[in-house]
This record gives sequence, structure tokens and C-alpha cells, in this order.
Amino acid sequence: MNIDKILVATTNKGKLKEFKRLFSELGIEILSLDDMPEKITVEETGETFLENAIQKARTYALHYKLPTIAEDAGLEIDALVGYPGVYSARFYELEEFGGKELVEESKDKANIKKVLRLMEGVENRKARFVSVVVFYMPRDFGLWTEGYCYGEITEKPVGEGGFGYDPIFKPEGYGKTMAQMTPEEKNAISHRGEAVRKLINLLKKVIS
Ligand code: ITT
Repeated sequence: MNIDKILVATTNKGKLKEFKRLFSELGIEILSLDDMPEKITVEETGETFLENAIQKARTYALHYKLPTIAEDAGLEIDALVGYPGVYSARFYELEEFGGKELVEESKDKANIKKVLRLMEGVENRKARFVSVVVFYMPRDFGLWTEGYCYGEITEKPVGEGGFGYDPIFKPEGYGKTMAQMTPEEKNAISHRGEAVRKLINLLKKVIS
């Protein structure tokens, strides 16, 4: 099978940068939503990462008629019974867990503020990042993979790199947060890195 272009369908600039770097080894042209002629929006109404990732990949692939990769990812914190989970991108606006958090500088910062408020004085700080990546080829086939990164929630944000919850997530075995890592270091150990490497291995088997 011949695939010469793949659309990486994400509206998140931080994710897009990481995906582009991870897919560079595949030697296939990577398009982003900015290259598409018009914008569409996809609601994320699923209860699992996989449902949401399929919904995004399928909708974008059928609309733009391109082989498409989409991801649903998030942070699961043990002490918060797996939340923010599928609500990671908009945890700040949930009424649950002590009400909404005001967006002052950015949504990422509001999400972090809410998590740190809930984790104040909590001893069990274990958490993991989850990434579910779906590849959807219109009218042909689909693939999905997942990746995890285990670690703990810090007491305060540290570091300027990455995006989302990176400044408050310290991966297991590291003395620094994900926001203090270089893009290469993060991709080597991240949930997204693991899921994408698995997907690339599968794609290599079906692409000529
Ligand atoms: P798309 O759906 O358009 O891809 P999104 O930001 O809405 O963009 P998700 O629905 O997958 O993406 O939400 C994932 C959220 O989880 C994201 O906004 C971050 O807050 C958080 N997250 C995911 N991966 C992360 C990472 O590598 N580092 C830090 N936070 C991450």
C-alpha cells in the first residue's frame, strides 16, 4: 500500500510539534490542520480516550479524504480517582472537584492551578499520562496504539518547556519535570512517544 501524505489532526500546537518530530523518521509528508482549506470542529463526547481518538480521526479523515492520525491524551491522578482523565483539556471548567477555575493567563495554567489546589497536602501524588493514537485510512483500515508515562505530581510548577500539565509532572526516575526536559528527552519517555513508536512499527508493515 502506498501512503504519501498523512494528516496529523490536532488543534493543540504543543502536541503538533511533538508529533512532527516523532513522525520525521517515517519519511512521509506530514500535513497539519493549518494546511487544510477550511476548518471543522469535532466534539469530544466519548467516555474513553479511545472513543474520542476514533471520533476525531474518523471525522477528519472522511472530511478531508486523507489518511489521518488523531490522539486523545490526558493525565490520570490516583488521588483524584483517575481525573482529569478524558477531561484533561478542560478540567478547569468542570463544576466537579471544587468548582470552576478562572482562566487568567491560559487554560493550561488554570488546569494546573485546579490540580494543585486539589492536591494540596495529599500524600499519594502518583499519576500517569495516557496517549491513545488512532490512524484512520478512509474506507480502508484503522490502527490504534497506546502509551503511558508514570510519575508524580509536584508541589508547584517548574520549567518552561512542553505544554499542558508538563510543569507539574515529574516522570518516575527523573529529578525534573517534563517541562524541564528537551523535546528529544520528553519524546523518548513520554506516553505520546511510546504510542507513536508503536504506530510507526505497525505502519511500516503496511506501507510499501
Ligand atoms: P486535540 O484534541 O485537538 O488533539 P486537545 O488539547 O484538546 O487537542 P486532548 O483532547 O487529547 O487534546 O486533551 C489532552 C489534554 O491533556 C491537553 O490539553 C493537556 O492539558 C493534557 N496533556 C496531554 N498530553 C500532554 C503532555 O504530553 N504534556 C502535558 N499535558 C498533556
